[in-house]
Amino acid sequence: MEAEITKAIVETASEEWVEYAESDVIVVGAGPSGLTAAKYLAESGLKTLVLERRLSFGGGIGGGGMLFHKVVIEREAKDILDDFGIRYVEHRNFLVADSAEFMAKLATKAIDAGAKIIHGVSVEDVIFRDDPLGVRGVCIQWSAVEISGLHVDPLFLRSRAVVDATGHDAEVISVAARKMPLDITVTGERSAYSEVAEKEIVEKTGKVVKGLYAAGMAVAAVHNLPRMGPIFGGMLLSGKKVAEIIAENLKA
Ligand code: 48H
Repeated sequence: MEAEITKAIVETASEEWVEYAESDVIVVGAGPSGLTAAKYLAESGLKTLVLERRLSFGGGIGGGGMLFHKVVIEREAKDILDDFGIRYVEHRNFLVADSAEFMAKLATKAIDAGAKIIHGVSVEDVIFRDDPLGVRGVCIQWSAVEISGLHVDPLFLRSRAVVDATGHDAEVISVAARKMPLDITVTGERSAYSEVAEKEIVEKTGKVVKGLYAAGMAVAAVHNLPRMGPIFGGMLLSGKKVAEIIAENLKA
């Protein structure tokens, strides 16, 4: 029986690694912007793979605001909450949701829409081509290997688009800016200025270079925008917007 358990896991997982060696879109990070993007990308018929370094969903959601188990969302993002079936209460100008329900339903709906999420995998680099200059996929490593510090070469996954939804450090765009011939400096985010941050993150969400897109806090890191604290409307709207832009671009 034990051998059969091993075969069941290794054979089915390997089949999927082969299947996802090429995707339409790779979303890096299963935080709020990445999961929102994944749901709408999958719904638009694109083969969507989400890679998440940790063994959990939700990125910065789980801690709520300073470990109080609530997150705040603006009314502008109410339709997205409704699409995901996330419940909320009204509190003056804001909607307030439980952090556990918020992250669980973002993940569930992304998976139900057809996105494949794989945990414990870190994106350490991108694949690029010139003529035209652009990103064509990612280099991946088991997070456990990354944490161990062992020198192990990565594997490659090709895709037509990569979304950097890695949060505050914009890890994918940072490595591309360092190692590709791009004219980008990732300066990082600025101090808190919530109303400006929420608006500008959505406005600046989109393509960085052919094949590489920014969503969520990665947008703030790339465009030197302020942070906003535990308010998540901008993350949801940014995830939805990047999905719409990619769906449009990949159709063309
Ligand atoms: C694989 C990776 C890699 C990698 C990171 O931080 P997140 O929650 O990101 P967003 O942008 O969707 O949401 C940001 C929000 O949570 C937040 O922090 C806010 C609103 N802060 C405001 C403020 O003022 O502080 O999720 C990113 C996810 C995490 O789960 C990481 O583990 C994962 O990406 N990740 N996965 N390969 N190289 N880097």
